[in-house]
Amino acid sequence: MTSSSKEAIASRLAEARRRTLELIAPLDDAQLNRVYSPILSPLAWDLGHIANFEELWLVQTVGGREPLHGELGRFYDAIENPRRTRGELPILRDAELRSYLDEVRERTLEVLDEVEIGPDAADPLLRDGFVYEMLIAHEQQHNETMLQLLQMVDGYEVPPGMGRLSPGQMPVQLDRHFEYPPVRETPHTGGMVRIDAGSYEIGASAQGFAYDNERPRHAVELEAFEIDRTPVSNAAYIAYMEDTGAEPPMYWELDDDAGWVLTTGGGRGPVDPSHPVLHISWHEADAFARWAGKRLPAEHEWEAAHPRLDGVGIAWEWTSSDFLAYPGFEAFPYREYSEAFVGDTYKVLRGGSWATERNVMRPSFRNWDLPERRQIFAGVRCAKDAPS
Ligand code: AVJ
Ligand code: FE
Repeated sequence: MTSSSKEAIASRLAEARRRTLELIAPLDDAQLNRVYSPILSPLAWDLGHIANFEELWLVQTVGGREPLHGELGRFYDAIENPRRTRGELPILRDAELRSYLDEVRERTLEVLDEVEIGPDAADPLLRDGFVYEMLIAHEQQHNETMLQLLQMVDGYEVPPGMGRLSPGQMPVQLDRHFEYPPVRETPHTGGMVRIDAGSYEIGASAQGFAYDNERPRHAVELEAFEIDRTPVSNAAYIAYMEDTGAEPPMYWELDDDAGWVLTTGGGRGPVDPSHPVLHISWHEADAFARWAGKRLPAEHEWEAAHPRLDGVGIAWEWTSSDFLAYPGFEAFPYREYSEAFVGDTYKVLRGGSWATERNVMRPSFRNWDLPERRQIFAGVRCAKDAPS
């Protein structure tokens, strides 16, 4: 690989870091260290984990260097340290944390200078720069987790240009790096698109960057089904709440004068009836779909339908699917990225949200979370079997 593509990697690493630091720029050290919720890490943990993951892969593994802080890495292991314990760990804080981020990055760039990252690289970690793509995506994915917490910080405003769904505002830059094909005219019934029965190729091909859980690409037989062209709106969700007495989504409050208002740390504002509903759990998504006489789409259905869908990339979309390994799955580059979560505990979400960096959105991307979680930026799009 030429030095200019190394330069491209270096500048993308720098851009991801610039965004991370921009997210936390308005906060002081006390806010970085504060535990806002037992289901989310303090921001200082995310920051140290971002740097430690970089050190582990790009400095220690690829560069053969010793870690800067000995055994510190074990406190940043996401599996060893559940989120509710992270506020108490002897992790780096304040000025030490900031210099760790910088020192690791300095070493990363030294190592990048030395390595061979072309298509013929012997090490699969380095081939086509896999490990660098993984690191960039990792930091961007943690930015979304940090945004989940930042919703809870009093007075916090999402930096402009980062995509936002603050009270009363549509998210901006929704089509940044958006690689979904343009929507074409499709036959549809009501607000639903029909997808014919047949065999569909699911998952990421062997070329290009993708996570292990998206591979191998394989054919799946689907029955004919219909899927909503757009995500479920706040208006539809309010109708459902009024009909059934269901709880409102997280961050909603009923105001005597203003009706439903969104109340995140950044402020209060009316719920926009035309926006996709956000901050509902899998259970709530599933109950809504049944109330509407529909069901959740299976993740393969979602992927087969994706070129025909509108409004992807505002709210993650819950699917009916458990996070299972594809036939022939092989863990790469480490068991804990995906394999440790495989089973019937986690549900798959597809698409992306306003808080998802477009670089990590692709049709084969599989997000997963616990079915009761509501702090994630998740909504719902319904499906149903097609009449035969
Ligand atoms: C894909 C969002 C479920 O947060 O556990 C971050 C992403 N993996 N660091 C997670 C991830 C390792 C992952 N999710
Ligand atoms: Fe991580």
